[in-house]
Amino acid sequence: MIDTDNNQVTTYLQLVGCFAIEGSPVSITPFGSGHINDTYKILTDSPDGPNYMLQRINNNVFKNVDHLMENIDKVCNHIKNKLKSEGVSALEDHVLTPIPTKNGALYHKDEQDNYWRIFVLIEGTKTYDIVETTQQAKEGGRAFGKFQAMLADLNPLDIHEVIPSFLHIGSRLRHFKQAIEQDAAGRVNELKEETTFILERENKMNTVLGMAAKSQIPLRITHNDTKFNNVLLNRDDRAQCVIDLDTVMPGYVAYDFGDAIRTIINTAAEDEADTRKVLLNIPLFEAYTKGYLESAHHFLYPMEVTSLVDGVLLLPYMQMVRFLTDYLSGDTYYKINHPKHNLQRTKAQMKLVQEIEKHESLLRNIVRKEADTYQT
Ligand code: GN1
Ligand code: MG
Repeated sequence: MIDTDNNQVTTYLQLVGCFAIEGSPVSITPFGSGHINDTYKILTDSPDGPNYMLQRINNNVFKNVDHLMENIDKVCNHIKNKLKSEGVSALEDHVLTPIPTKNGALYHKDEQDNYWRIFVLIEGTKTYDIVETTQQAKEGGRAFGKFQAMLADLNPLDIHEVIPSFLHIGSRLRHFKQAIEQDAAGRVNELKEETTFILERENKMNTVLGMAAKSQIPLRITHNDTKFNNVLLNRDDRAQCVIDLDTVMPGYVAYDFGDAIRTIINTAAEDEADTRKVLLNIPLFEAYTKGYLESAHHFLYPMEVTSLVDGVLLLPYMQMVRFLTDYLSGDTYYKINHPKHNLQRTKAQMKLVQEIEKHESLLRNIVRKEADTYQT
């Protein structure tokens, strides 16, 4: 139960009752490890019906909940149709299924202006914060490659940009510099090393946007939060479903590749306190690349393949910029577990960027070699 306070549990269960679920809810427990929304697992009394996942949408981050839910509904339906045409059965195990309210809306707004939604819970699956085997990494690559492939025929202009300039590094750096100027939390002086590190790399990190500006890579619909724990794997470690579709928006494939690798190649956690433990696991990089290209080679342009390692450098750097901006601003965006959490995350991502820089040419060779296997 989420609380020993029975009144609170009753309130949550009433809330669930606003949605068109099967059966009645009987228990609610906190679930998952996301930094943005609050997630709960709901069990019901229906012996044959599904269980559910309840989420409070972070409206500080997602300002337009209508747009957010329209995107998710469109993407889930599109994927569902694709899987159906492939003959996949038990579709609700392979793609998220949003449950409407009894009034037919995609979310419920309560009296305190909290926004809630419900999905069918996909049971019997696992997620990994740290990848353990090459099989898991390869499956992750297959899953995100297939995800992009299934959305390749949807017009990016039909998808709302729910967080404007979400992965635009120029915009992220502008916010970072504003946060330094404002120094809202009085922390600028303790951050010289990290600030210098970011500013020294400002131009170098512009390659993906540079390719886009020259129309060398196309805008596509991308997931934009391809942390490895956003893939559900089944008992045999086969990828079953890509989750966390809040940030599905127009983007570049290098973003998804880079963010997945950010979490896969790192031998330590995203927020590892001992940065000596942040090292690269190259076999996992190779395995993810194999799985990804297996699913995506048929639609990628050669320059997109080239851009993948630019994404691998960019995404940990951008994550560092985002964590540090939040630390400078007084921790208003990400959930934190202790006062220096965003700084700890910043330092771990900085070490990761340094490691990736040291191995850049090795990573480029691996991608090239793997991509060459598809040349005829
Ligand atoms: C956030 O909610 P979660 O934990 O899946 C963030 C991502 C970051 C990630 C870092 C909307 O994702 O962009 O990469 O934390 N989501 C949003 O762990 O900002
Ligand atoms: Mg997530």
